[in-house]
Amino acid sequence: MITVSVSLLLTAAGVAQIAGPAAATEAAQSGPGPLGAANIPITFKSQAGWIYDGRIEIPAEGRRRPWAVMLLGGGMGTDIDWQLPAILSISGQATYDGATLAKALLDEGFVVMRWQAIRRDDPKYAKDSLMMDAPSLEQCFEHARLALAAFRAKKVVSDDHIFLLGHSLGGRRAGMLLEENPKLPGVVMMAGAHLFPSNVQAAKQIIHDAADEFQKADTDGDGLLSADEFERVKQGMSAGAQAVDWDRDGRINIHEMTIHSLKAQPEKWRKKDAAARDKYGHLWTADVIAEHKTPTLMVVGSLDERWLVDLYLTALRLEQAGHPDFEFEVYENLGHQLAKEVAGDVTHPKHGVIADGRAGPIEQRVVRRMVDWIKARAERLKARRGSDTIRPSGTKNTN
Ligand SMILES: [Ca+2]
Ligand SMILES: [Ca+2]
Repeated sequence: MITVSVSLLLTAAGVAQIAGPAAATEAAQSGPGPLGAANIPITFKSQAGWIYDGRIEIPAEGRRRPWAVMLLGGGMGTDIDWQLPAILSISGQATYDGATLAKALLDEGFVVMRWQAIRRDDPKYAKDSLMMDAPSLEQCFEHARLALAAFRAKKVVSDDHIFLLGHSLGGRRAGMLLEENPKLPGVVMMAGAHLFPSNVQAAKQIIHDAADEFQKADTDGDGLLSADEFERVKQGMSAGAQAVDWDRDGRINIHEMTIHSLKAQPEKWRKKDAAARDKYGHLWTADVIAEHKTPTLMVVGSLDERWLVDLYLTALRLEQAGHPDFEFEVYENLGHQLAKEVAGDVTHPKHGVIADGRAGPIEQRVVRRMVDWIKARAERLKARRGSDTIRPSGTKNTN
């Protein structure tokens, strides 16, 4: 997994946060701007007096659904487009993953809400587009709460017609919002971070060993374990139980096998002294989703070693809680941004070596998967709740 060492990007306590503010080629590249057929600006002010700006983007009239998606970027703050600076992207072009997601959602008729998580008139950002006044984690929670309140205040969709889509620590913030708003209809965890407490090294060892076992057992080398091949693995495992065939294809893939291994050895990865709440008083996201049975999609890249641990364990937690509607998907050879990665030092004229690789943009098939999942949930809920009427919004295009 690529790590980035610019100070602002390190504030996320080890989270590789490369979808940060603008490019290192000095002139900050501005994103594509408002994408809706109509756009409503929103603003909120934090306790510290910092002001944040965002926007609600409205799809074209003919395709508009009475559902919205709130996008929560990663790290301690991203720009509104989750901009991947040119210097950190594979193509050398700045990429705008948040805008890419917003556009795909708008095309399917969803109202989209996103915000600039770099405060208005941030003096550090004004001086250096790789830097920002980074809030604390607790302040990030406050901002997410204020952003949701500012969105709801505009009455564009019903209060509980808002799906959450969070990347990395944005996924953790989405979990906090779900704890406080259990009626929200669903969440997408895109490489969600800090979702579940564990002994990370022990979990990584189990994941590593599972990969070795898998290779040994896969005698025909097709990358999947047939029932016969899996029998051999089971003999060496204490649980002896049937592995969960998550994708129901009749065979066991490496991730199904890994979850099986984690399930068989909870004493190794479980944190004995883990409290039910984190030091900010929030429940762990995996527990919130397990309790409320919030429909959940988790997507993560196979190169994203650290957060694969949390996603595997969250999937296991939900399975064991009998959660009726969650999906978990690992994308091979993609990293934390759900994008391809290439290794190699990235040097910035002012900051020196700032990263050990480049990534992005986000893969279109992952975008498609997330949008289709949200669409299916919205349609299912519509069928269950009966006819949904679209509230008049009185919006005007501010493009
Ligand atoms: Ca095989
Ligand atoms: Ca399978």
